[in-house]
Amino acid sequence: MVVAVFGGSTNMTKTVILGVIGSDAHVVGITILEQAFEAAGFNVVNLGVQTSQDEFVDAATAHDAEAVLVSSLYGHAEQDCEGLHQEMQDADLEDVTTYIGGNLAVGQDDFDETRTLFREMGFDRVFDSKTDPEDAIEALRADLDVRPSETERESQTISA
Ligand code: B12
Repeated sequence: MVVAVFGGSTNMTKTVILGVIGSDAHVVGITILEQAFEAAGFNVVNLGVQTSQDEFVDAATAHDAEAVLVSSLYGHAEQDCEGLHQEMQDADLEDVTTYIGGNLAVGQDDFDETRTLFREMGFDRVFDSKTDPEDAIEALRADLDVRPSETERESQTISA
C-alpha cells in the first residue's frame, strides 16, 4: 500500500544518533546518511566508525535523541548488537526508535531472515545495503510523526 505522509508535528529538529557499530570501519555509508538526514532537517549526531554500544547509549542520553541509527557493513552486526536494546532499556531509552542498516549478515542471501532476526533483537526497522537514504528518512518521519516541509511533501510517499 502507498500512503502519503501527512499530519504530525512540523518540528524538524528531531535528534538522531548515527554510527557504525563494533570494530567496523566502513565510513562512506554513514557519511551519506548524515548528509541526507541533515538535509531533511534532522539534527544528526554522527559518532563515526568503530562505535561501541556504550557510546550509542551515552550519546542518545546526552542529546535526548529520538532515534538511534546503527550501521554495520562488515558482517558482524548480530554479535555487535547483542545486548544493545537491553542496555538502552536500562538507560530508560526504550522509547527511542532504533534502525539498523547495511550488510547485516555475511552474504545476506535471504534478507527476510535477516530482517526477522534484527527485529527480534529489538530494532524497529531493518534496512539492506541497497536502501535509498530517502526511504529511511520517510520511514523515520512516519515513525516520529514528523511532517516534511511544503516542497518536500509534494513528491513524497511511503510504502507501508
Ligand atoms: C570500501 C570498502 C572497504 C574499505 C572501507 C574504507 C572506509 N574507511 O570506509 C576497506 C578496504 C577498509 C574495507 C575493509 C573491510 N571490508 Co569492506 N568493503 C568496501 C566496499 C567495497 C564498499 C563500501 C562502501 O563504501 N560502499 C558505498 C556506501 C555508500 O554504501 P554502504 O556502505 O553500503 O552504505 C549504504 C547502505 O548500506 C545503507 N546503510 C548503511 N548503513 C545503514 C544504516 C541505516 C540505519 C540505514 C537506514 C541505511 C544504511 O545506506 C548507505 C548509504 O546509501 C564494500 C562492497 C560494496 N560494494 O558495498 C566492501 C564490504 C562491505 N567489505 C567487506 C569486508 C568483509 C571487509 C573486511 C572485513 C575485509 C577484511 N577481511 O579485512 C574489512 C573490514 C575492516 C573493518 N574493520 O571494517 C564485505 C562485507 C561482507 C558482508 N557483510 O557480508 C563487503 C560487502 C565486500 C564483499 N562483497 O565481501 N572495506
